Amino acid sequence: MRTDDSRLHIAIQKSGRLAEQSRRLLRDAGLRLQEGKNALTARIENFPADLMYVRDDDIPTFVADGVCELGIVGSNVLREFELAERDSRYEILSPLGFGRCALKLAAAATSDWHGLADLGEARIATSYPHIVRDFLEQRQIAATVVTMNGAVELAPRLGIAPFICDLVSTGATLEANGLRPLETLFESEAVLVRTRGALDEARQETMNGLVRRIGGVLATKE
Ligand code: PRT
Ligand code: ZN
Repeated sequence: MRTDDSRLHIAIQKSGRLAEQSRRLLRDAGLRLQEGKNALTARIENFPADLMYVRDDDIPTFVADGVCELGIVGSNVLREFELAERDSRYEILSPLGFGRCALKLAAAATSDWHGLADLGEARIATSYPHIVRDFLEQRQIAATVVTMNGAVELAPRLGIAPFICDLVSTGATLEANGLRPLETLFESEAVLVRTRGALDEARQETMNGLVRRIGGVLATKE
């Protein structure tokens, strides 16, 4: 998949909630991105880097393996990857100030809730089983995690689980499904992440330059 071994490879989400802002950040940092993004990779004409447009879930693997030296991904996805794969061959360089959300425990708005002790051995539906299990284990809670890949907010109504753990930004989805947030397990935002693998000198220089430019863009937004 690599197009040129002397260039930096940057993984960003192809389409979805982080795609547009990831592209905007790189543009603001001075990189000339072509408009079309149907290709899997795109060469940046005015900077020695290539973009890889991928599923957000694949970004941690690409960066940890060093296939891409840099990536932009939600810290929720990175954390789930780290716990699931026991792989931390990546380093977060900077939070990016977009894609903010929180992984929250929720249940029917009408249900009683006094605190985590109320979970008991109940079932919790989530797309983030490792983050949720880690949270439960640290608190010695015996609840059961049920993994769902989407439509988690339907789980209580379908009788799959009385509790869910899902990403929340505005809270509108919880509300529309008759649910209310109970606890926050993880606060997330998009982050700039690099591989821990050593880079040759030229690529390291390129990365330093880009990271500096991105830092400059972020500073103007504070
Ligand atoms: O196709 P690909 O696999 O790349 O994308 P995806 O569908 O897995 O992810 P996508 O594009 O939905 O989200 C990408 C990243 O955006 C997430 O990993 C988070 O880091 C971040 N993000 C920020 C969110 C939200 N806000 C968010 N609200 N991701 C998902 N949601 C969902 C949530 O799951 C729930 O269904 O939006 C709904 C709730 O939103 P509110 O506003 O109603 O609370
Ligand atoms: Zn995804």
